[in-house]
Amino acid sequence: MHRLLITGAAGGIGRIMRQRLAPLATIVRLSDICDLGEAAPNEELVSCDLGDDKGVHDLVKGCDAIVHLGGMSGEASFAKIMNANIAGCYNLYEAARANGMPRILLASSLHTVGFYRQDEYFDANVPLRPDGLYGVSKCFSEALARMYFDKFGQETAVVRIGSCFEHPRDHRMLASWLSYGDFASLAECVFKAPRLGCPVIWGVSNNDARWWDNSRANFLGWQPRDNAGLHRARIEETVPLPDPQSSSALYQGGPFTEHPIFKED
Ligand code: NAI
Ligand code: 15L
Repeated sequence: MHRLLITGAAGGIGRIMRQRLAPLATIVRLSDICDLGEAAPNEELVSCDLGDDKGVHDLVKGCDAIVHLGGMSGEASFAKIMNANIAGCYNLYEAARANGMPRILLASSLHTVGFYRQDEYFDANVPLRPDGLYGVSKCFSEALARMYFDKFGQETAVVRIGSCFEHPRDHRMLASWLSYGDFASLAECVFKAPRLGCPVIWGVSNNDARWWDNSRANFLGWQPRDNAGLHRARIEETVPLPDPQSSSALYQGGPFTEHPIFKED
C-alpha cells in the first residue's frame, strides 16, 4: 500500500508498530496529540486531536489503510472518553467514509467483556459485558464499525486486544497477553486479506491459559506464535499471587471491574 496511517502513534503500542509496520507501506503517517519525535524519511508526522472533526478529516485524506490506536487507553472521566474514544472514533469513520473507505484495524479491548470470569472460555459472539466507561466506549467503537460496514461496506478488523506489552506483567496476563510480534503479524494479515468484512478478532497470543476462541477469524490465516506460558516461572517468582477472591483473580477485566465512575482526571 502507499500510505498507512497509525493514530496513537506516540503510545505504547504505537511506538513499536511505527517500526514494525513500516514495511507494509511506502509512507507511514503517524498521528497523536503527544510528541512524535523526528520523522524518518518514510514518515509523515501529524499532530491531531481525534475530537477535532476537521483535523481528523485532513488526517485521513490520502491514506490507504488505518491502524487506529489513538484514544484513552484506560478508565477516565466521561468527558475525556467522550472526546477521544467516542467523538474521536466517529470522526475517524466519517473521515474514512469521505476519503475512499481505507481498511481499518480498530483497537478494541478485552474490557468490552471484562465482567466475564476467568474460568469462562468463549468466542467473539459472546454478549458484551463492559467493565467501565472505557469498556463501554470500546463497545461503541465496535458497534460503529459494524454499522459502517453494513451501511457503507467500510471494512474493519475489530481487534479486542488483551494485554499488549513487551512481556506479560502479572498472573492475569498469562491468559490475556498479546506480544508485539503477534500484533504486527495480525496487522499484516488484516491488510493483506483479499476480503476482510468486519470480523471481531481476539488480540491474544497463543497462550496456554487464554480465555478466547479465535476460530471465527481463521479465514485470515493469522497464526500467533508467542505464548505467555513461557513467562510463567518468572511471574510466579516475582509477582505475588493475587487473593483468589480479588478482581485480579476473578474477572477477565481484573482491577478495571472495581474502578468508580471518575468525575475528574
Ligand atoms: P497508550 O495510552 O499508550 O496510547 C494511546 C495514544 O493515544 C497516546 O499516545 C495518546 O496521546 C493518544 N491519544 C489520547 N487521546 C487522544 C486524542 N484525543 N487525540 C489523539 N490522540 C490521543 O495506549 P496503548 O497501550 O498504546 O494502546 C493503544 C490502543 O489499544 C488504545 O486504543 C487502547 O485502548 C487499545 N488497547 C490496548 C491494550 C494494551 O494492552 N496496550 C489492551 C486493549 C486495548
Ligand atoms: C486495556 O484495554 C488497556 O489499554 C491496557 O493498558 C491494559 O490495561 C489492558 O487493557 C489490560 O487489561 O491488561
